[in-house]
Amino acid sequence: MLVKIKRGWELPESAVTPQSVYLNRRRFLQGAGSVAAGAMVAGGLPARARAYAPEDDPTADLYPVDRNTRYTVERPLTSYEDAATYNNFYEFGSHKQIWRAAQDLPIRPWTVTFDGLVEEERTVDIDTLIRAMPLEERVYRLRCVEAWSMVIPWSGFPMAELVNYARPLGSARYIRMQTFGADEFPEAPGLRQFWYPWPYIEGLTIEEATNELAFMVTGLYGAPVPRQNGAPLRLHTPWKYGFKSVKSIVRFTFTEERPVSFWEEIQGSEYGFWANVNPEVPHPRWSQATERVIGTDERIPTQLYNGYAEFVAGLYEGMEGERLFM
Ligand SMILES: Nc1nc2c(c(=O)[nH]1)N[C@H]1C(S)=C(S)[C@@H](COP(=O)(O)O)O[C@H]1N2
Ligand SMILES: [Mo]
Repeated sequence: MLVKIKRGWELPESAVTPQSVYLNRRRFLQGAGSVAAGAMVAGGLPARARAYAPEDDPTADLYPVDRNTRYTVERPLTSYEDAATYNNFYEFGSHKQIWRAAQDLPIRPWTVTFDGLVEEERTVDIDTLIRAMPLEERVYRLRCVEAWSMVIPWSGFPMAELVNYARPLGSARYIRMQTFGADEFPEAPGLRQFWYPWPYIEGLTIEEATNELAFMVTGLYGAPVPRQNGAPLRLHTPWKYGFKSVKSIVRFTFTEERPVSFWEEIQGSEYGFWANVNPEVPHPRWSQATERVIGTDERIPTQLYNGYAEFVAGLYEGMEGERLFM
C-alpha cells in the first residue's frame, strides 16, 4: 500500500465545520478566479476546491444540496483533495493514483437500465433519473477493506427511492449492480487486465438496499461527483467495506438469486457477499482492528458496522450462520 506524504494545504476540515462554511469558502474561491490552480489560500482548502467535479456536468445547477443532519460523524472531514486523488477504481488501474486516467470516462450520454424481476424493464437517461430524485447531503464514513478510512460529504438520494422507481416484483430478493464495461467504455485501461472478471458487479438484499443508510451518490463536497469517485452514479453503504460501494453504475438487475460479486469471484475466501465491517474479524492476511485515517498520521479503532450498528444490526438478526463480516 502506498504511503501518502501530506502536503501543507491538505489540512482536514473539522467535522464541526458546518456545510455553509465550506460552501462559502468555495464561493469565495470561485470568485478568486485568477488564483493559480493549487495555490494556497487561508482556510485550508486549495484554490482548486471544485476542480475535480466533471466540467460541464449537466446537473451542476442542482448543487449544493441541503445536508441531512440525522447522520453525523464525530471525526474531521477528509479533505476534498484526498477524497478525489486517493481512489480504488480498478477499471482504471490497480493502484490508488487513477484519478487522471479516470478523466477519460465519458459520463454523458449515460443510461441506467432496470431489469430482471421488475414490473417493466426500462432504460433511463441519467439526467432524467437524477432530476427525479430528492437530493440531500450526508456525511458518512468510508472504510476500505485495506484498513484505511475517510469521512466524506456525499450528495445523492436514498437507495430506497431508486428501488421504488424501479418497481420490483414481490419475488425479487436481491439487487445486482453493474459498472460500465467493455460494451460501454472498452478504452478503460483496467479492462485490458483480462484476468479480472469484468464488469465489476456488486449486490445487496432488498432489505439492505431499502435500509435508510443505503445511499446512491451523485455528488461530493457540494458538487457533482468526480469521475474517479464513480460518476455519474455510485452506491455508498457506509456499514460495509468500501468494495461493496460500486461505482459508475449502468445496470440494476432484480433477482431471486444472490449475485456473485467481482471480488467474491476473484477470491471468495477473502471477500464475501455481506462484507460488513467488524474489527474482530480479521481479513485472512491482515487485522481489521484499526484503520489508517487518510490525510493524517493517525490509526484509530475500527467500529462494528463501521459505527452504524444502531441502523443496521437488525438486518442481520438470526443470520449467525452467514459469513456476515467477510
Ligand atoms: N466499479 C468499481 N467500483 C468500486 C471499486 C472499483 O475498483 N471498481 N473499488 C471499490 C473500493 S475497494 C473502494 S474502497 C471504494 C473507493 O471509493 P472512493 O475512491 O470514492 O474513495 O470504491 C469501490 N467501488
Ligand atoms: Mo476498498
